[in-house]
Amino acid sequence: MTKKMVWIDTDLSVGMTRHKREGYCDVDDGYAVLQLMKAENVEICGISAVFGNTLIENSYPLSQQMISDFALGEIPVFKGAGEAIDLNEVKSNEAVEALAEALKKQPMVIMAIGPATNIGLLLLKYPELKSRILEVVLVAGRRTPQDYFKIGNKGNHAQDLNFDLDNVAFRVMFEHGVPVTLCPFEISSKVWLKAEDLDLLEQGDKGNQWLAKASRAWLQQWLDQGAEGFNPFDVLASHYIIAPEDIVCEELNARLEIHQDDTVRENDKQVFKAYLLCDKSEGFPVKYCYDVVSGYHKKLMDSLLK
Ligand SMILES: [Ca+2]
Repeated sequence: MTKKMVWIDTDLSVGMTRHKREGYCDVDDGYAVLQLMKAENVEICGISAVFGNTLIENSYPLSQQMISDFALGEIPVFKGAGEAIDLNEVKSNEAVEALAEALKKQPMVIMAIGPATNIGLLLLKYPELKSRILEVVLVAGRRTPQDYFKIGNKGNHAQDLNFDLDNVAFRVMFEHGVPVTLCPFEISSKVWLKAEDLDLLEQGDKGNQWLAKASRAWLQQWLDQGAEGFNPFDVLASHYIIAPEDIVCEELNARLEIHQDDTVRENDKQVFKAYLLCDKSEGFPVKYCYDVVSGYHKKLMDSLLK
């Protein structure tokens, strides 16, 4: 079997408390990384950490810890960007340099499940390497500004966080013509992990046990919002890489548009932001993943529990 060569760029934050506000950070990167580690058809060439759900000072050591605790074999881990791209002062970092070296050796798929900052920096610094990127798989985008990312039934809207944190990185990717696949909220909102799934994971290996344990508080946050479970956003990107036949997608065009911010709830405040919109009108071509095949939940659990 020829293995897919994959680079992971992640804002891993599993089990961490949030920076500057109450509550716990997203756990979904942990599911995506674990799923790729367990996939026989994937070789993970390297991991770069990025800011996003948490600070780079957290996501980097957590990436190192996850690799040392659960990966079979050596996977190098690198510290990437701690903030969005500043076009006035484009700075490389350890992860961008390592990714450039890896791409010089072999073409790769990049699973970028945080802000796309490291990928944008790579393209600004080493545009000649763009043809070595087979595909970038990201978690972002929507069809219209009215496609809210609803969390539970209490009126809470989530941000399109990876895109919101670094609009420029996405523009850089599009303008360089890198093949982009998006696994947006539209697809992950169709996949639920519930308490009984965490119970099953707790009977699995130590990677499963760690993830299940660290996901309990995150699940509770969703239950408190009136949801029945949580959507493991990033795992749709990893699942697309290991088994694209389980993911339903279409060819669309993506563009950036300014609209009023749907996550700001005070009515008297007018806040606008960029949206990443995908449809059949003008824009940069993307593969847009929007549904899973029937029986998907079992396929996902099996891929994590093996
Ligand atoms: Ca993430």
